[in-house]
Amino acid sequence: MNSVYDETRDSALVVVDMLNDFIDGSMACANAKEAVNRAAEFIDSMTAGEKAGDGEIFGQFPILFICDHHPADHCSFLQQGGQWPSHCVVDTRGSAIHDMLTPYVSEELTFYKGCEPDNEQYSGHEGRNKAGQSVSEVLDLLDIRTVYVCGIATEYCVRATAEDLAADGKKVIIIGDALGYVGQEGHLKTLEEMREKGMQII
Ligand code: VGL
Ligand code: ZN
Repeated sequence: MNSVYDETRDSALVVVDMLNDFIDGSMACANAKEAVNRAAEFIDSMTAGEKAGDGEIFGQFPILFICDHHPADHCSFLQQGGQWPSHCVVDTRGSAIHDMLTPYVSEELTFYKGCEPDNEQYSGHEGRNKAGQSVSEVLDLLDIRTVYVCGIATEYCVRATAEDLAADGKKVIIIGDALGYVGQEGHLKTLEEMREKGMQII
């Protein structure tokens, strides 16, 4: 239909954990707000500025959302002997995707992870949508070969998701300024390691 379609039909965007708790909540990460702004700009550039209601564009440049989605007694929480403050608890504001990105969310392209109390899941690849499909299943159904990745946090869920996508044979392109992180040193080290593994950082 237009040039956007030709440039993007083999590619998709995976947005990792751009959820309120990682942006301004219990686990607010460095650069998270800037990362959300940058992700929204990137989406606009890939979709020629079309927004919700235009419908068709989402089929041309699929945008997948990974969501950390924990029960209140998840094993990763400090109260359960885990490493993190309580975060992204089901049915709380903290578990919701940032408002700026909700126009791009669809149920079939939203994948939930960490949903069981005793299972920590950093990788979006372990997530499932409401129909029970995995990210790799859906990417294969859509014939996606190149995956752009943005999100939070670089050192944890972004890294794990990107590595699994690469292992799956996808070309992985990390949007460097659309990342939030726990610490800058770890963020930069992780970027370097991802580069060494053959991922492109833009
Ligand atoms: C994450 C720690 C715990 C992440 C999720 O999204 O990187 N980190 N749960
Ligand atoms: Zn978590």
